[in-house]
Amino acid sequence: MDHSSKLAFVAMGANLPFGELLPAMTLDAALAEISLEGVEIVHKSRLFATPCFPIGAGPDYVNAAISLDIQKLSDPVSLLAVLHKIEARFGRLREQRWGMRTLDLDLLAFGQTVLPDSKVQSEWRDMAPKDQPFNTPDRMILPHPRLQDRAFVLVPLADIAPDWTHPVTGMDVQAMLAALPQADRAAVVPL
Ligand code: A4P
Ligand code: MG
Repeated sequence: MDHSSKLAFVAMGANLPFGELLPAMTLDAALAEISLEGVEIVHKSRLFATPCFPIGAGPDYVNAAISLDIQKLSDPVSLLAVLHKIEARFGRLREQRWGMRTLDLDLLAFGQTVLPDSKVQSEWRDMAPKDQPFNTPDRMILPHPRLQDRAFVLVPLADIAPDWTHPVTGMDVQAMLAALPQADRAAVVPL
């Protein structure tokens, strides 16, 4: 039995303080809120300091990844709604795509679910970097379309799920990480 079919993976990020809370404190506080919502956290990665992407667009981030038990959850759309509610509690405003933020909770994967289907997931995944900033999905895409591109997502994910396999590409987390430039991986350092 593939254990990962019972797990969702969430990427956590912050690069602005929320009141007295520095980004690392916000991520810890968000973990507590997720548990309070009745969602069970199964694994937590270490916290990592990561350079802002795009470079120069703001302060460095703190990033982490967690896995959640999805056996009692109905569907990924309601899980993302819970995550958005928690982002809002920590002062998240959606002003600018890829903009600075007090808390970002992205749903990386929900078991082996592919949404809306492999063809559309692949179109979003293969989108040229120049087009990415101008295109925001208006529906849920799973796995998250930028997952395989980002060391700030994959290094924390490798901490908790190195063998998780992408349901469309068939690549596991270690293989996705190995495909990134060494400089990208090296720039993600444990706090
Ligand atoms: N959406 C569709 N599928 C998903 C999914 N699987 N997970 C929709 C989350 N959201 C999904 O997301 C934009 C739209 O995508 C929403 O309507 C959502 O329903 P958003 O969270 O509102 O906006 P965003 O966070 O600005 O966009 P996105 O695509 O989540 O941004 P990214 O790609 O996460 O970039 N640098 C470092 N070092 N570390 C970071 O964590 N994060 C970003 C944000 C930029 N630079 C960073 C980091
Ligand atoms: Mg987001």
